[in-house]
Amino acid sequence: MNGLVKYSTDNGIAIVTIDNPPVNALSPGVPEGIVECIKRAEADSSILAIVLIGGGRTFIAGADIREFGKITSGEKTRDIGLAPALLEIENCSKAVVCAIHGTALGGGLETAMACHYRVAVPQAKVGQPEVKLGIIPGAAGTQRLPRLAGIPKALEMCTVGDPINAPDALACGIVDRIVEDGLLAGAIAFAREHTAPLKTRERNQKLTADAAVFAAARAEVRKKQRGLMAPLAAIDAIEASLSMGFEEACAKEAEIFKQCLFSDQSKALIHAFFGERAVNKIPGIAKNTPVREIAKAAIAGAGTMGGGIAMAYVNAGIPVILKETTQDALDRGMATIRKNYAASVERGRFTRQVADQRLAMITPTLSYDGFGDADIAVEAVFEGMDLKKKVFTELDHVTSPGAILASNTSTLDIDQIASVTSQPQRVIGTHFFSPANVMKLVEVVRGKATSPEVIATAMALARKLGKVGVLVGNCHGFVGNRMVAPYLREAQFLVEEGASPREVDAALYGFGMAMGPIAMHDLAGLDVGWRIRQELAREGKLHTDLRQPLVEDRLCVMGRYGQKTGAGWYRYEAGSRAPIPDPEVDEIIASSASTAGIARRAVGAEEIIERTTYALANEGARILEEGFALRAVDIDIIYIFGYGFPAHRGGPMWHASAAGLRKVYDRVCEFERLHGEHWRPAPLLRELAESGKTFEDWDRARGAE
Ligand code: ZOZ
Ligand code: NAD
Repeated sequence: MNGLVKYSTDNGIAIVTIDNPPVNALSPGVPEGIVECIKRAEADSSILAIVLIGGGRTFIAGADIREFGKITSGEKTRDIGLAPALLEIENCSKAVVCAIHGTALGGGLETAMACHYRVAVPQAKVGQPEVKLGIIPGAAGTQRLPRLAGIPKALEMCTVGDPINAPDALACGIVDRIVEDGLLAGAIAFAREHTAPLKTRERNQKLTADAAVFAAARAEVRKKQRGLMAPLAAIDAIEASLSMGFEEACAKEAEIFKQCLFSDQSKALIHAFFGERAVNKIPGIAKNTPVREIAKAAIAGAGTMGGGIAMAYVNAGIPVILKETTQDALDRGMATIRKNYAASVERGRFTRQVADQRLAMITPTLSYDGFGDADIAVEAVFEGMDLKKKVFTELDHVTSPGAILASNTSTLDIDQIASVTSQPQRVIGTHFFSPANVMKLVEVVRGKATSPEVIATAMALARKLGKVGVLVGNCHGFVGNRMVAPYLREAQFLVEEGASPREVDAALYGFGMAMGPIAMHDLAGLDVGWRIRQELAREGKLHTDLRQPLVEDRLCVMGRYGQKTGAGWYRYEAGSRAPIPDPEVDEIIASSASTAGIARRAVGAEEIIERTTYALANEGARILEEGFALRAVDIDIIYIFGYGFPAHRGGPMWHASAAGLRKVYDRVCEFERLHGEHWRPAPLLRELAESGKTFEDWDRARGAE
């Protein structure tokens, strides 16, 4: 028909195939094409029933998300016209059977629900993930889903947004039959059995529910999806199904949908959605760059990171050899891994059998035996250049020449590490975040000699491990930790100037961060930075002319390293991670400030948020102009997946752009006047602010989508 939707017949059954790769999104022309085909089938007296199916790897994955930006920017005024198209399908006088494989998501599930029947392969998934984009179903999903699956299920699916698998969809009434062999044949067979009479139209069914169900859903959202508007909006739309008829409730849904679509949260979440995919596109590395298969890994170091990384590999089905220097360290490392797996079994995440299988895939060792046939050797030993060089010299000898050598260093120069090897082109950083088996971010650090094939393999490997890999350049702290330094610095300065640690954390938690910076400092350990500062001081490299935080070193001297010692900025009860404000720390803060002549004052939440998040953006801008991150969106993804920055604020760079770079730049200049040289504005920030541009404009000018 129109190229995006194809029409064929099979002995009295019309087959309507959506052909809009890669994911059959409802781009302009798709809803129209479906309607055209349905009408053609309806008009043909030889047709008994219709099958609607997706070509390629999936049924419809939803609305074409790129269209949303065109609507909100005013480039397009018309919506995607899905709701009227769905009514045409539902009103068809012949049975329409939807055949689902891959995913039927968002507008895809809405399309499926407008059909009269649904069959699916067992591996198919269906869902209403719109909330993850800051919107709600906008084509009657909030009305048809409760009628098919019941209000509690619809509330869960529309607020959480996770898809459910086909057997669950069958159990709750979304799917009518699971088709084991041959989806199209199964759907045609189903259609022949269900040509007429049609089921009564779902949309006329009356719904009832207890008000308590909605109150509980709202309470759950407020607790688990802190700060998000769309899940609450989805509940409002579903609730409308009780008091209104189908059409009126659909109009209400459309109104709420539009409000959500134009919200800042939705724009930020859509930025994050595309950003997560954009980070895989690396200028200069062709899509068809050969990627090496990683079938076996060897890891040196079974400490905090080595153990977590080993779990990440075996969780993805890649067996691991785990090497330590002493039996004690090896036993400790394996005991931690066993304990972590036991905890997962206890929490019901997987069975004991699965945990045992995974454990069996880790071979503990004290020698390099077995490293010779590993496809990647990962170094996760103590942080120290001499040791790293020693280990890489050894890895260079014991591994096969085709293996990748990856360091987990958080601060050290990858080029220096690579310099001791015979093939620096196979050396790369894969910087995991703690706990490595849980945190989704991996900074893939490119050295100056790292080959495109090794980079492409590391990026593909990150995906295979279920992580988000972001390519970064080789500078101190790479991207994430380099930016954390000014963020933590400002958090501490704010405390010295009068905010309590709790006030700083509360402001940023309220902003949406997974945890506040002071609590994060306690979690990461204050001693790490203390040791680095002592080292820098010994080497005469500490910038003593610049204002330095006053309190952290005093806490370290007292042995208050953070959670691991039961006390840091806060104190902790044994076995608890809950931070408790400590008057002793308040006294240290007050006396440090007084000695340094810092006037204490009331510090509000707005200043706390601006000082910390603009410090991130200013450093991020410097990183961009120095070329250590490919795009601003890469920095956003690093912060969302590695540092708990709220996705609904789009990441630090997006957040600054949304606030207006002119405003951010002016504040940064003001902070420089008030607080000194730390705040010198990044030239890129000034340039963008003065030309009225955003970081996204900057990305676009560099060919990013
Ligand atoms: O891509 C995965 C996925 O989860 N996609 C998003 C699914 C989703 O969120 N659907 C809901 C959309 S919102 C909606 O549907 C609301 C609605 O109808 C409202 C209607 C009313 C309108 C009124 C207007 C006023 C998926 C699970 C599908 C596949 O995962 P994979 O890992 O296999 O593949 P990806 O993620 O790498 O994707 C492949 C390429 O496809 C692009 N893409 C995916 N979903 C898209 C989409 N592009 C546009 N729209 C979508 N829905 C994705 O960006 C990637 O592109 P490239 O260029 O990076 O290859
Ligand atoms: P850790 O002290 O917990 O573990 C290091 C382990 O390496 C120790 O068990 C030690 O016995 C072992 N080791 C030392 N020399 C070895 C050798 N020659 N062969 C095999 N094992 C050896 O340290 P960690 O926190 O796991 O850090 C490891 C690396 O990861 C460091 O480079 C660190 O900077 C980096 N990193 C740490 C974190 C974190 O939060 N802990 C986060 C990201 C990156």
